[in-house]
Amino acid sequence: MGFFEKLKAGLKKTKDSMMGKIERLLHSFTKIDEDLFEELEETLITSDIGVNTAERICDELRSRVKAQGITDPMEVKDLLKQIIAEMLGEEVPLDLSTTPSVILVIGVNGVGKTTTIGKLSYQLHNEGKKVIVAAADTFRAAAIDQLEVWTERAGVDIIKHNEGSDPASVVFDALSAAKARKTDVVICDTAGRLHNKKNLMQELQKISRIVHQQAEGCALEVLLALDATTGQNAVNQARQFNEVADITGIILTKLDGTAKGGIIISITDDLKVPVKLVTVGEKIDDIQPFNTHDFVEALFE
Ligand SMILES: Nc1nc2c(ncn2[C@@H]2O[C@H](COP(=O)(O)OP(=O)(O)O)[C@@H](O)[C@H]2O)c(=O)[nH]1
Ligand SMILES: [Mg+2]
Repeated sequence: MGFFEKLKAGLKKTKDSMMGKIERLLHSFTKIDEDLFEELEETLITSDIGVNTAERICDELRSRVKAQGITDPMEVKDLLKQIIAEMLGEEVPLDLSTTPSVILVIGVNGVGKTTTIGKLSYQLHNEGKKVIVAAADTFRAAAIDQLEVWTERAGVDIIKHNEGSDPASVVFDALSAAKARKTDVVICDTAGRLHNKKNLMQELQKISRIVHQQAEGCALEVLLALDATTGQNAVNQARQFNEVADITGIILTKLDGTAKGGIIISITDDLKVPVKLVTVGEKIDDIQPFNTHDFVEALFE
């Protein structure tokens, strides 16, 4: 299966649920009136597009319907597609412009950080880049073992310390190794303990300090991983993390197992942080850079 087919298959649940509801709604109207907009707004909200975003989409729809003199409810679907595509905006690729570049992956437990790092390092390795992964989730030994299995699969190096050691010192060692080995990308796994914001903030600041000391002027991506199956809860997590970290991009995981993929629209609209990667399964190549056009096509066609 090609990338697009995989994304399409991954988004099938979201498409069937969200677009199914929208199409049934549009079919049930013979003309465009205020009731249609109101029901559409409700439908968007029940499709895990947050209240504010749903409202913005419908306001925009109203004004375009008016401006373009559209009267057929079925034409609303195309307008909706345009508006959503514009909201998602141009894709922003990962900044890997320096050697090394550093990627910190943050997010709560179970969202798919370690798995995504495995997939991403495999992809970068296949592009001919030299990758080191830092096992800076030192909270549980099993987390380090899991990452090691992935790096073996991906064919990339890992820097690890013992369970319970200081995450920042793992990052320090990974950056020293990166300099010695002329590594292109250093990807750091972290433990996401959101229940203690102060600790999380301190830990992230300490890691960023080490990164800037050890790799001055390097491109640093702070990617927040969010589990799409958790719907609006993922949006809340994004808001909380955004308060403590300078997030440069979102990784949206598990799009294959969810009818709630619509949250990608609220996340982009709400946080103004671009979605940079999406994952659509548990296999090593189930990862893609986010592509607005493909995403919207997969959802609407
Ligand atoms: N279906 C599906 N499962 C995923 C995806 N990404 C991760 N997972 C699963 O989610 C679970 C938690 O992943 P893990 O990487 O350990 O999360 P972490 O705690 O954030 O490091 C594992 O069982 C993964 O296989 C995905 O894109 N699709
Ligand atoms: Mg993990």
